[in-house]
Amino acid sequence: MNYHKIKEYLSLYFIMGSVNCRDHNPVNVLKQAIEGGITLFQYREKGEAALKGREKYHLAEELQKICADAKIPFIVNDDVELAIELEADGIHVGQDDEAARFVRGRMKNKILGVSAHTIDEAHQAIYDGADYLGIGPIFPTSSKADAKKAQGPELIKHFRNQEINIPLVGIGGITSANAQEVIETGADGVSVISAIAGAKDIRKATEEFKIKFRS
Ligand code: TZP
Ligand code: ICP
Ligand code: MG
Repeated sequence: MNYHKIKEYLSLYFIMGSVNCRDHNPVNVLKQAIEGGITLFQYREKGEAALKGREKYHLAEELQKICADAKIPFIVNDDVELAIELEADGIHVGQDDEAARFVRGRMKNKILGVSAHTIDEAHQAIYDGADYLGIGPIFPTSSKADAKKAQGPELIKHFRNQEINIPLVGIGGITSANAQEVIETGADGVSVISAIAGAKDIRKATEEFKIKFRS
């Protein structure tokens, strides 16, 4: 996909699975986040309490349908089989998942996102055919059990200074209060789990980000 279109989608990239929704229903969380203005969605069904098998598939199908109705691309985290089975719009893989070059080979015309922590990883991901990079954690996060140390928005600046010009998003501990800082250092958007999925008022929490982006 062309960089211009990807950058538009990355603006407010919401990531969520049932584990992140606490007492809310994931279907309602996604609907409210869409009403609030998210631009891309990733289904990340992960962790000890995560749904598995048919349950994982069923929720994916439901969320995919909501995204399709709203014309928001639906990205699957890690699970290449699921992404292919659902004909998802894209897949996001980390450094410990199936290698990006194989994923690209299996999902030729889909959006491919790769998590990168170093310039070398970024170069490899670009070579392998990534459409965008996820860079983080920028700030401390409690949503990822095996997260590396937070690097601050300087991490984004570092990538841009090293001429990593591919679309990229910051991720990790991003809130409406610090999102602008992440964009100002060179990210095309922010990826958010808890600041939206964990909010009391999902729609309002999402709108807070949009307000910051406009100012
Ligand atoms: N990868 C790096 S940090 C992170 C992932 C999946 C979790 C981000 O979640 P939150 O709640 O927005 O900090
Ligand atoms: N970045 C993005 C965009 N998604 C992820 N799941 C991740 C990093 C770990
Ligand atoms: Mg992963």
